[in-house]
Amino acid sequence: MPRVVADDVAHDPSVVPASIARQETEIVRVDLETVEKEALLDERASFRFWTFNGTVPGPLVRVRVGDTVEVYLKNREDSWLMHNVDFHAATGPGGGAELTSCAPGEAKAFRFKALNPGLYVYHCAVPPVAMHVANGMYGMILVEPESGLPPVDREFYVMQGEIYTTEPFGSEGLLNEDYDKLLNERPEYFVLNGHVSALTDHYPMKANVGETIRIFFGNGGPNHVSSFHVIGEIFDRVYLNGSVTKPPQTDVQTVVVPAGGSAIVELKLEVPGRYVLVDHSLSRVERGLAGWLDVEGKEAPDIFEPIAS
Ligand SMILES: [Cu+2]
Repeated sequence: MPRVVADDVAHDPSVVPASIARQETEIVRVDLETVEKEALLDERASFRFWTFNGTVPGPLVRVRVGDTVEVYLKNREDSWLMHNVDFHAATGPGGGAELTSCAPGEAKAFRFKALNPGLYVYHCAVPPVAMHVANGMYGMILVEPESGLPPVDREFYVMQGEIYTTEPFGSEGLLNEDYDKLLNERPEYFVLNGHVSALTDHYPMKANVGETIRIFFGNGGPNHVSSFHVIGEIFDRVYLNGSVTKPPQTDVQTVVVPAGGSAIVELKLEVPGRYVLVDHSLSRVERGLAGWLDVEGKEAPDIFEPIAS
């Protein structure tokens, strides 16, 4: 029998910090704890994840351009390995990686000024970096522009990742990380928010007809480019590469998101039903990658309806 694992790393995609209303800059404290834990990979298997704050992705940090971000990193006592954090939003060597390298039980801190607005990835950068990232050590920080982002009805936080196990996809039990497959860029699993079915059975996204939603989408990688797509919907606006200083592209079907990169997409929801988030490199759906956006509300037959054949 597969063994039952209670622990879970999935980050609830609806947990997003509120938008920033203030006009003045501030010092923002960010506490990150690196936690290694065995947790659910799918209903049959578990995996020893490495995380920021116990979730994959780690928390979404939200600041304003010009803010000073103070990052306090603690590596939990029971960790097996050294960890740190590289903020892509930081200007300075390693994005803070050297300054935050902590052995188990250690704590370190650094500060950076958020000079450039946009949606940025952060990740552990202890060698082999690809292994720390693949095992779950990534998240994002949104640096809002001075005027903020336009208001929407709901925001979601979704990140893609790859998991490299010795055992083939769908195996049972505690699976082992595989260094050769990592170097050959051959993951067994592709996931959204940590594990298979994290954004389907576990945390489906919910919204209503008439609402406009925004998805902060990031690609932890560590290796594969994502072709992010929502089946049955069209992105009304896309902030390509997470860049918010130019007007967004409009009316986009699929958006390319590089490893270590991001995109912000906005969708107005007109027709109720289930919409599926995928990487349109669709073989990855067979390796675990999918998310549900469940939209409730009145049918819109003027937009979508069956007709007699
Ligand atoms: Cu690490």
